[in-house]
Amino acid sequence: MRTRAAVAMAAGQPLAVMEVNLDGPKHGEVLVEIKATGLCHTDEFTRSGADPEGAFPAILGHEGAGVVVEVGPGVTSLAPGDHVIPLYTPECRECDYCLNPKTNLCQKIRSTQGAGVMPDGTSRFSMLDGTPILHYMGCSTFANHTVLPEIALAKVRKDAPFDKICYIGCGVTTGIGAVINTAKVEIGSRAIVFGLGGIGLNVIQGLRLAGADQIVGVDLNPGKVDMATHFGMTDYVNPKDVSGDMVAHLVELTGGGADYTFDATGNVDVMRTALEAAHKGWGESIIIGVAPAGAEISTRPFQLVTGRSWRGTAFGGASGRTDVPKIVDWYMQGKIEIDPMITHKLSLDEINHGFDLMHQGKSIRAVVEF
Ligand code: NAD
Ligand code: AHE
Ligand code: ZN
Ligand code: ZN
Repeated sequence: MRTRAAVAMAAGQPLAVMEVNLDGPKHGEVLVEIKATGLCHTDEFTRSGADPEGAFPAILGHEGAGVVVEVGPGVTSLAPGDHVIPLYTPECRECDYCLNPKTNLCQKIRSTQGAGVMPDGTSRFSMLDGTPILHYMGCSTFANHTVLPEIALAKVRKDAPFDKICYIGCGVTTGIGAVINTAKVEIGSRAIVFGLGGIGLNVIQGLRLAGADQIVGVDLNPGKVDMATHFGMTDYVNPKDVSGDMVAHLVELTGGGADYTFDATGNVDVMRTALEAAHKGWGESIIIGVAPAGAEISTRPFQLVTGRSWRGTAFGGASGRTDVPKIVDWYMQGKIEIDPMITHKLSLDEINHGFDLMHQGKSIRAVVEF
């Protein structure tokens, strides 16, 4: 079939919206009509050329929601008409990782996914001249139709709006999951969240859900303050306004350091500040942000010797086929909020404007509706 997609032709170039060929689903695969997709900073990270795994041409996008159109041979858990959210972290329920409750990092298809192809080593997408186009994070939601492995789709209720629940495909689950699944934040905790964007705001929402007493937000852009306050931020720090040592300032503000700190910026210097602002003896710092190729974190080992822990999380530690339908329920029950964070709605033709808004710090989530 033919479908419309925004194609990343080369690193650093705007996406090119065009008709592409899409082959039907093979064994264990599913054809999905994407109804809506969010623009996450990770898409921009890859588009820009900062991703060491980035390969082109590719159809980016990993924060989508849609409807099953056709299932390939061997697919048993999904049928045409089902509503689904693509999962860049799949859940096969049989690999060593899926069988270990300590991780959500299913490895069943990680190597082919990272290479931009389906599990059989080939791509379903091509240009109209036949040139193959790579998949991205196993999802490629910047296309009106896409093909995914069955294990990379969460089946969700049919009454949930696509233009909101697409965000559960990454930002919402990553932020809330980092608090609940990864950090396992206790009631009464003090926390610091670095970066008040599409991920950081969901960390804040997760912290409120977990019953944190103090939720400090740190961001260079004061335009994020109102939204962060709405979601539960109790204190705001703009690093530009701190004249002395940032770590000392945060340690004082949190009465000795935070129980939990979260990096949602992807900046390795911020990651160091986050680690060092965690409380001596027990503070845990969780890295969510994705850093550019070649970037490395550093600190004095003494910071760890004296009881701080440095950890990381992907997709908020969530096992997608199990957890994502529950998070959709939470949204539908009003337990969590999504609507105010969808600040912009765009057509596919306007997708590059969505990345401009991200750079200008004007959007939380821009969502493309098909
Ligand atoms: P975003 O652009 O919406 O938000 C980033 C925020 O960080 C912005 O508000 C920006 O002003 C702020 N910021 C940037 N540099 C800063 C600095 N030096 N100090 C303080 N604040 C600073 O991006 P997002 O979609 O929220 O993504 C955030 C990060 O999380 C990205 O690196 C993204 O790739 C990563 N991410 C990781 C996962 C995961 O599973 N680990 C999932 C989704 C996104
Ligand atoms: N390709 C990058 C790493 C990118 C990365 O860490 N991705 C996160 C999800 S970000 C979603 O917005 C992730 O899931 N990581 C686990 C994994 O297996 O990729 C690089 O540095 O090579
Ligand atoms: Zn993402
Ligand atoms: Zn698995």
